[in-house]
Amino acid sequence: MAQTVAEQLVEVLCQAGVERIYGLVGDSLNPIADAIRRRNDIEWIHVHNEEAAAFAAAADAQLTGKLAVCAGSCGPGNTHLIQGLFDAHRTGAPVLAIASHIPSTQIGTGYFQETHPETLFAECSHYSEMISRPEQMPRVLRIAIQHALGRGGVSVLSLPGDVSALAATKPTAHSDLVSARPAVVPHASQVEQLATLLNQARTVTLFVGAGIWNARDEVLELAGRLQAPIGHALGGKEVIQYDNPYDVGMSGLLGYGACYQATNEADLLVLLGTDFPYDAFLPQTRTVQVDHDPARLGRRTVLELGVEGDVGETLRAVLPLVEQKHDRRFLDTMLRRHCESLERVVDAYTRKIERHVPIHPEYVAAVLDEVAADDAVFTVDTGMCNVWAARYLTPNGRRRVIGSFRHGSMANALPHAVGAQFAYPDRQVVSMSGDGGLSMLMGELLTVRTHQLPIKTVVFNNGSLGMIRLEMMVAGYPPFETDHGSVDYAAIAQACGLRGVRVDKPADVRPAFVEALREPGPVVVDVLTDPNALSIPPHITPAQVKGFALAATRTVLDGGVGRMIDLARSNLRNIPRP
Ligand SMILES: Cc1ncc(C[n+]2csc(CCOP(=O)(O)OP(=O)(O)O)c2C)c(N)n1
Repeated sequence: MAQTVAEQLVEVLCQAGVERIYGLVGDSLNPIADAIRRRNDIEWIHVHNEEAAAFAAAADAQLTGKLAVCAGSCGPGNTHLIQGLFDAHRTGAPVLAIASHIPSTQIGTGYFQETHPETLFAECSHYSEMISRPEQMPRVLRIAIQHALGRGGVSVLSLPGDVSALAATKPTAHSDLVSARPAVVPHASQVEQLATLLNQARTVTLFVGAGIWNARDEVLELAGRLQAPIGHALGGKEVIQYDNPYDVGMSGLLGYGACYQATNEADLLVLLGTDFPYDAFLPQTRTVQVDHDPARLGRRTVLELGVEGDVGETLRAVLPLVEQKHDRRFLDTMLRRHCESLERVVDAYTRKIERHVPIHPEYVAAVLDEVAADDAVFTVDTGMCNVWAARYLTPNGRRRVIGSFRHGSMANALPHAVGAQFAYPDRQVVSMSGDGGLSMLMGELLTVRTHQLPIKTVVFNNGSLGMIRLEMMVAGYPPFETDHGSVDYAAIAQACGLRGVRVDKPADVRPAFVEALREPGPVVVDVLTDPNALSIPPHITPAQVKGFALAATRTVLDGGVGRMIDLARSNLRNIPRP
């Protein structure tokens, strides 16, 4: 029997090393689903909402760097993909989405379930095309894969169900797909300019993002050469914060420590591999930026110099030209300020925390950090879980933290965990879920059950949309429609066939986590947490907030900082005595 377009598609995916497709079947997908059913080198991963399929693929691709695939049936089946595809695309995760389509002869007739996926997904993809004839295959599929892998992000193929059932006309053959991406080498003249600016500046601060993932050693070496504090955006935290004698914390609304001062008070700010979006936190002057993507240069702040280059390549080129600075006063002042600012909040955090009911969420995160494995993968819901992860998860170079840090979508943590666990079946995967986030894609507990994924879902159950509640209060609005009352997620987990544990006493947090992490199968730990964990200091009025928005927000978010204080203290001890 001749090969069908669907079979050809699956064959090419297997050639590209794809081991699974996350999705939910539907009639227009039948030829593809059936082609997968008949092979044993690729699996169909059944999820309960296509949005989760796209999030799972995003996490899988992000963690492995390999192509991940998701699929939805025609119309609503694929419109559900959009949230996770935006997340994947903005994160640069190589994801191919197969959006199956209504019968090709019905397109343009207002047919049942008709949408136009090739335009619908244009904004969240590098490449979005429709296959309307078998002759386009397998070439268009390979182009789509190449866009996702080569540019980092999403490609979408819209494929009418009737076309996928037709006989393939072109040989499948084998074509190489380039997956190893070359590093962008900066122009020599820019390297020289960078060296001149670094040498001329009296004081320098480095501010780094996820783009330094392969340049940690070089960044530390540059900081040592320049006596420069290193601050980071959330994306850079897992790479740079640990064992870093120059660490001054994080900037942004979730930030802590002396990062804001260090970035604003240096003679020269150097942005390395960061597209940190909050321009209000940047000094807007005296800035140089290094990024492999020239479109990012200068889009947050005016630049004295923008260098197009991979951070590692650029720093290796510039380091031989950078003179050793000997004046450590700026660095030491910032390290002291950093430690002081963390010390201030540690007190507030430790007081009576082990007896506080409802349980303080910071305590929950701190205990989780202590008991989780050294190579755990944490997935983090948008909302207050982002704050807890940023402050309490201690990076070490082996742990990974995945969130919807650029798209900022709720409900990402559990489906991200699904993708993470498929990518790494033997690693501990912990979903830090808000109760709002979990309830939004709660059906994915059934996905966990169906595939018996050993994910540990920790619900920060504060009975409210906590982040929004806080934002309303900061902006001077009374909380409105943010509280949804108490729900027993442990009981829901049990009804889904999972182990569910409810924790309402601080003393039970640690034993519950230790036991859940030891358990070989999935567990949901539902922890009743305090919705008022971050209380507003009474002296801040709405008028003050408007006038001093940054400072006030930072005060409000000045929670504890977990084990980071140990690093800050030890860095202070390392300051050489005169
Ligand atoms: C899909 C989506 N809807 C709405 C928002 C706006 N939003 C951001 S955080 C948040 C509240 C999250 O609540 P929950 O998951 O309970 O976490 P908490 O902040 O209480 O820890 C909302 C509504 C969003 N980011 N994404």
